[in-house]
Amino acid sequence: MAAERTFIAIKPDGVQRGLIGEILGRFERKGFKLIALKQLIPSRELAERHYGVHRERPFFSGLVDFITSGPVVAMVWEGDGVIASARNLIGATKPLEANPGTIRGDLAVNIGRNVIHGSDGLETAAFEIGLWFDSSELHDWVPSDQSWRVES
Ligand code: DAT
Ligand code: MG
Repeated sequence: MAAERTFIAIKPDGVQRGLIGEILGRFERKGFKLIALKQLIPSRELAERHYGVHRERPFFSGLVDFITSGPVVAMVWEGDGVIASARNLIGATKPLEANPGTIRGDLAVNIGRNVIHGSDGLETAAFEIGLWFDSSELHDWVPSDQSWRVES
C-alpha cells in the first residue's frame, strides 16, 4: 500500500510574517517525511480550483484574493496517519479556538489569516497534491532513521 501523503501550504501571511522555518520545523520534528517543497504565487485559477468547495461561500473571493496576494510555500508530507495528524498540528480553522500548541493556536488570531492549509481527507489530499504538483516534483526517499518513523 502506498504511504499516506498530505498537501500542506504556508499561506501568504505565514510567509510574510517569517514563519516558514517555524512551521517546517514542526513537521520535521514530528517525524514526517518531506516529499515536495516549492514557493510560488498561485494563479487565480489554481486558487479557485483549490478552494472550489467554498465557491458559494461569502468569503470565497476574499479568500482567493488573499491566497494569490503573495508567495505560498507548498509542500507534500508523508507518513502513517499524516493527514489527520497534520490537521491536529495545524489546529482549528478559527485561530482563537485553536488549542495552544497547535500552529494556529500559537501563531494566529484571525480566521482570514490562519497561516496554513492542510488537506482534510484522503480524497482531498490526492486532489490537492495533483493540483499543486507535477509528479516529477515529488521525491521519494528513505530517511536513515526510517524504522523509527513507523508504528511497530
Ligand atoms: P481549513 O483551512 O481549516 O480546512 P475550511 O476548509 O473550512 O478550513 O476553510 C478554508 C479557509 O477559508 C480557511 O482556512 C479560512 C477561510 N475561511 C473559512 N471560513 C471562513 C469564514 N467564516 N470567514 C472568513 N474566512 C473563512
Ligand atoms: Mg479545508
